[in-house]
Amino acid sequence: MTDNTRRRFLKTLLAGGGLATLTGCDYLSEKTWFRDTLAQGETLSDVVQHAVTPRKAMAREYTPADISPSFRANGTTDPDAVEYRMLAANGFRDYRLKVGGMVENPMTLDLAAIRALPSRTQITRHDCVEGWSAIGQWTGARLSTLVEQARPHPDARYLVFHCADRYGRSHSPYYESIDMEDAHHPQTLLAYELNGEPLPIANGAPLRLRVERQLGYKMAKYVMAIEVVESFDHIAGGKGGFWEDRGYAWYAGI
Ligand SMILES: Nc1nc2c(c(=O)[nH]1)N[C@H]1C(S)=C(S)[C@@H](COP(=O)(O)O)O[C@H]1N2
Ligand SMILES: [Mo]
Repeated sequence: MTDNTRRRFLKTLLAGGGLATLTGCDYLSEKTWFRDTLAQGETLSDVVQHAVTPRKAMAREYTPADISPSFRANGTTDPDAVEYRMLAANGFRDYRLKVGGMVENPMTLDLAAIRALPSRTQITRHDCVEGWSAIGQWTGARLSTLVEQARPHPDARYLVFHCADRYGRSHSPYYESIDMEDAHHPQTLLAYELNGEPLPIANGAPLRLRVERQLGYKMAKYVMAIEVVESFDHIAGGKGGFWEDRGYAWYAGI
């Protein structure tokens, strides 16, 4: 579909009731993200899902009895980059998270500083597109606090997470991105503990993203840097993530 057909189709859809009663007639068209996502070529189903999913709603949380006996690891489970191996060998004492890009206050934080940020513990279900799920308890820093401390530029729209690993035979760096709305969601964490223990290397040590309303591939492991951007067009394949560059949806809502 061309952007024009897409727009016309959506207009018809909105005029026909359904979405319109959910969102208010001209709510969508007033939203700049909506016009921009269409312009960026997000598929219609992405846009509709984005529109009807209450983005501020909480993901379901579970009880300790629901925790999976073992939390499966997937994708990279042991990054072989020399810099990462050196950090791991030293128990991540020399690890530093960089927060930069379109911010007034770029930051470099060690793990003690990250652990000192307001934290949250949550038991959630992780769903991988490959067809498996696992329930785990995550503890981490609330991303919202960190973002506010960095003071993003008013035009900033996304956070890009740069990871330590290159995935599989592609040898391309793993990366991911989320928007400001997800960055401010109370369940969005930079997690450093899984099931009450320090995050294992297999699951992303020392720091991995949890963005609980979305699928597993959004949850960047081995996060080394967070870059605040207005657009991710210029990064790698331009689609906002390693798997997005290979055809997966940018907004992977569950
Ligand atoms: N850096 C990095 N992050 C990643 C991946 C990866 O290969 N590298 N795989 C993703 C996928 S597809 C899933 S399902 C989850 C797996 O997380 P887990 O290993 O804790 O199960 O991490 C996601 N984040
Ligand atoms: Mo996955």
